[in-house]
Amino acid sequence: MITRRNFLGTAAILTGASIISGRAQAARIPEAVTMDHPNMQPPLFPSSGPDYQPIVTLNGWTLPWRMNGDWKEFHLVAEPVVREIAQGMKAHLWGYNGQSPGPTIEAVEGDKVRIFVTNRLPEHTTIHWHGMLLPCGMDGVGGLTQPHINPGKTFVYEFVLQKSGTFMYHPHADEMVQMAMGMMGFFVVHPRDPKLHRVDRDFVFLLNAYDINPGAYIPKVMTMTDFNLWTWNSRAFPGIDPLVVRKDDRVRVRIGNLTMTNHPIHMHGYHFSVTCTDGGWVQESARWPETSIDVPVGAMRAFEFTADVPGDWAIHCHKSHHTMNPMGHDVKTFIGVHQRDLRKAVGKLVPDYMPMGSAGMAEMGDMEMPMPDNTLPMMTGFGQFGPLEMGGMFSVVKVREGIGANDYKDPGWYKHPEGTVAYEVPNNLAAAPQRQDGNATTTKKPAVEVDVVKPRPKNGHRHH
Ligand SMILES: [Cu+2]
Repeated sequence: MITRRNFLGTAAILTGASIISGRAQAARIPEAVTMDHPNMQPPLFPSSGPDYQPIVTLNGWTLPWRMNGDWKEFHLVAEPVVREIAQGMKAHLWGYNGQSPGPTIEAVEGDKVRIFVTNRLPEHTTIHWHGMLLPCGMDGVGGLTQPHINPGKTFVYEFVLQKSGTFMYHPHADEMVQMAMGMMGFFVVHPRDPKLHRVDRDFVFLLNAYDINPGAYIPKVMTMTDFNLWTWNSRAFPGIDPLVVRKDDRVRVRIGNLTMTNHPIHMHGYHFSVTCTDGGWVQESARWPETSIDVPVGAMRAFEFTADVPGDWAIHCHKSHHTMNPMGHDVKTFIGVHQRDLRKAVGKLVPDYMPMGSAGMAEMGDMEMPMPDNTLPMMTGFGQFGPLEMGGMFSVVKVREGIGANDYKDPGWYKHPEGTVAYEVPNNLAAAPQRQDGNATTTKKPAVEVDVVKPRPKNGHRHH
């Protein structure tokens, strides 16, 4: 639900008649619209100006605006927020207008935009409009192009949208802290010609990452590499919305990366083409086919495909640690380790020690383990055939026949046509190779070595 609150008591709905220019006009601050939950909001269709297919922000929303003369006016409020990362875990972040990431700003090429930014944080901030072509003094670099916005103050940014494309916004003030706390959002500029780059569905999400100790609520802002929550729009699987698509729709997915590492985003079932970066549209002749698109740090990539094959198609970061939730880093690899010996040894030190994952870690996806409050399981989520053993940066593109245009409701699991699902046949094979009890060297070695190979000296010599 969008909730409206009067901001500083100055909310005013202007009628088109009151056209004053410049600073006098900007003195009337629009109301600040805020969002109080992380559900995907329906797209916001344009009520005036050129037509466009509005953006759908996964687990997010688009910021309403008002027209004031020929200026499109928005109001962002930088403030502490509570964001549900997935069911069972909330984080205390900083964001905009009630959520992290902030609302998506949508406008049209050629628009004059006036963006009010009010600071309700305990420290100063600014907003930088990443990728946007604008006058230098509107670029939002605290100290360099403007004074900082102190707590309790409101600044105004005014510029003309010179190019259509996909941009981002984030602070350029105490950046490490403020971005680690979740301050970021999308800024999408639609082409003035409604036929240009037209798609039927247009999804956006930001890649972000947090380091929050199990049981804690506040991200550790000094972390540089060892994040434990890999999120899309500050949500982790299974809390990430599916990308619901009607069969044969033309689909665009826009992805921005404001983490500190690259993310190869892989989509199953299709060959897509890369059509846009934060530097603009890729010419038709220069587009190339992909199944994974690496999104570099501080960059945006958009790809498009025609959704002609129904199904539940996985979409995820291909770094396997990024489809995991917390606990991942402290878990040792136990594949092939003989659990009884291990349990005996460790049990002397830790009486309730529970060994896990001797055949891999899949069994953990199925397991209900006691965990601290406000902590997500490392791998979780269920599909129609069992546990998915995923977390973090994972979702599903659900392509279906017979859903309405602009219907984004989760259609449930795909009903596979008969005879199209991988299936089991009886076999005469023995069970998977296992170690023998006792001294393994006295028994016949299995044909396949099941130990995980780790670097270690062999026969007293180190091989290089
Ligand atoms: Cu990743």
